[in-house]
Amino acid sequence: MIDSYIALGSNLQHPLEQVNKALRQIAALPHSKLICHSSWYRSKAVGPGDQPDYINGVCKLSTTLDAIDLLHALQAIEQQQGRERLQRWAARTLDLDILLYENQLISLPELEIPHPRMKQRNFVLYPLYEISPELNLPDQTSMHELLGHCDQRGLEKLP
Ligand code: ROI
Repeated sequence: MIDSYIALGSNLQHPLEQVNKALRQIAALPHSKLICHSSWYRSKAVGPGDQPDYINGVCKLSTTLDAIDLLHALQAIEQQQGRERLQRWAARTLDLDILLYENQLISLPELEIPHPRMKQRNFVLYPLYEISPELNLPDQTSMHELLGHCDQRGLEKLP
């Protein structure tokens, strides 16, 4: 089994319901077991333009799906929940990103792992730290180190 970490985010159409529903779908993926998930966090939209706040969180999945099959399974869940890919950085009903896939480095046209922007995103690092404080990225940077450089502004952990 491979341990993979997946980021969830939504800022449209009842975001909290969207991410909770997505988590149930992820838990039901074949050849996979949902190990744990973080709290949900309300976060100010990062990126250009004016968008509603996001609900973000991460989960840990143990799986025998290979990385591309996992990506396609997550894209199918995004589709079921009405994801439209209109524009890069646009508001969305659901975004599911593979952050890590064991400690593999994957660089394919449709998939880059570790997720190329995860180190800059507080809405990824804080929830990831919550569930796996002792995690190291494939380049050996520790979560402690990443959190040390990561501003918590705009991020609020929900009860
Ligand atoms: N901003 C926040 N806060 N959360 C996200 O999940 C998120 N996702 C994105 C962009 C548009 C970059 N901004 C985000 O894709």
